[in-house]
Amino acid sequence: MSKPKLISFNICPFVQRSVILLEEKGVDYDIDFIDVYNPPAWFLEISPTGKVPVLQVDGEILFESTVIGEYLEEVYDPKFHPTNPLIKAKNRAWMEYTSALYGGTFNLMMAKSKNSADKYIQEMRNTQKSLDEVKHNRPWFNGEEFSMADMFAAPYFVRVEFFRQHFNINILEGSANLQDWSDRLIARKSVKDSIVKGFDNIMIERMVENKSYLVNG
Ligand SMILES: N[C@@H](CCC(=O)N[C@@H](CS)C(=O)NCC(=O)O)C(=O)O
Repeated sequence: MSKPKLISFNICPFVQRSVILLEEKGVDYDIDFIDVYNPPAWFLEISPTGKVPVLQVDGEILFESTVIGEYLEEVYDPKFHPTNPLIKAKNRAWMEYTSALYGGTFNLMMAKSKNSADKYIQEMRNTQKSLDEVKHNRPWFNGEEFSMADMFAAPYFVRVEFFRQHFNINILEGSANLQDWSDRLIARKSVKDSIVKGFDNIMIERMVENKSYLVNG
């Protein structure tokens, strides 16, 4: 098997999922950064959707963060999915569920008015309610064992923390289970290592460029 190469965009939460998994498994991989909103021609040629992450391995192209995650889980040890098929399927369902929250963080970043910012915060709080319930007050999503479901939710909490630190917005208000989960995930080495250098500044620069309400008031 050739060394996998991940095509990334510096602030993409979906790419970050793949990076966390690669780091947790100690895989030797290459990473290439592109500006996904101004993509090079070679990327458009290899990517069917024009989206990152893309994983290049053995001359093949994989896309969609969940599919890339399942592939990496299958071919590299240690394994992180629970073995029980029903629990594994449930984990996959909730991994898909967290994908919806990433749209919320992007919308909030780019919101043009207080009204729309408030609306996006409320939408994320509504979505996160069921996640808070299913997570329970346990260390990780499945209890004591750290798993892919934890990794796939981590980029959400990195962004939640960004909004808390820079804009005093506490999206997790009222979600004690998620706050505890967030604290654990943000402290984890693979999650810290998955955040690109200068992440906060890059996020803020994007917001300035897009005349975001949060930076312009
Ligand atoms: N469902 C995809 C979502 C990937 C995605 O939306 N990536 C964004 C960057 S974070 C992207 O490439 N956007 C470019 C575009 O939509 O043209 C996945 O899970 O991999």
